[in-house]
Amino acid sequence: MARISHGKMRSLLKVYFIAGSTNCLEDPRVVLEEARGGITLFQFREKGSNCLEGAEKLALGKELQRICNKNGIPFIVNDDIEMALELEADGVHIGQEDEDAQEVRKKIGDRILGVSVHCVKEAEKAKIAGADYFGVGPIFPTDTKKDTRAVQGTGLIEELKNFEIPIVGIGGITDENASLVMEAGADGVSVITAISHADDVSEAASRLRGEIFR
Ligand code: TZP
Ligand code: MG
Repeated sequence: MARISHGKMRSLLKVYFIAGSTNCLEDPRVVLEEARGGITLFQFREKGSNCLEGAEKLALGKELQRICNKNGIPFIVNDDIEMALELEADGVHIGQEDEDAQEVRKKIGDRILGVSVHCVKEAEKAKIAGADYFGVGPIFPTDTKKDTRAVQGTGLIEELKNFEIPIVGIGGITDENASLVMEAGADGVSVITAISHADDVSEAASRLRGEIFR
């Protein structure tokens, strides 16, 4: 296996759905099945009060991965490197508070490595560590993650363009503001609520896809 190309990475980031059991209003497996037609990448992020742990978390991850595999959607695991390796996931996403990106790159080999960055300095470090993409946010206000940095708008996306690392925006993104994120130079948008809390998940994912591929 070789590292993913920037071109392939950019195409996968377009509609990046992130979810775990605590984000979904119904069974996360059902939500992912419904969203599958609109999304290009999925991240299993099991966080928050009452989130699953241990064997239960692993079992849900396995089932969500199976749905992804069946539909040709690469499967990324948030934070949990051991689980990503055990499941032979397509990649991992880490934040600044997680394990050092350079160490994670050593552990995961050529799998996809996504790193959340909030400033140019963090981006420089992540690039050297071997990040395949930067997650930038929160772009807009969000209630989903309580410990986020300050809302930063789209400015950092513009600043990071010359790093030539694929970029995905995150935080409060909906089909109504997604175009602002793309116009700033992002390769795609990652969303939790806009898909997982939609009355019609399938329609929401397709609508977002329509905005990004417009
Ligand atoms: N990191 C920065 S904002 C955020 C994460 C995980 C939450 C995004 O969720 P939503 O519901 O799409 O605003
Ligand atoms: Mg993290």
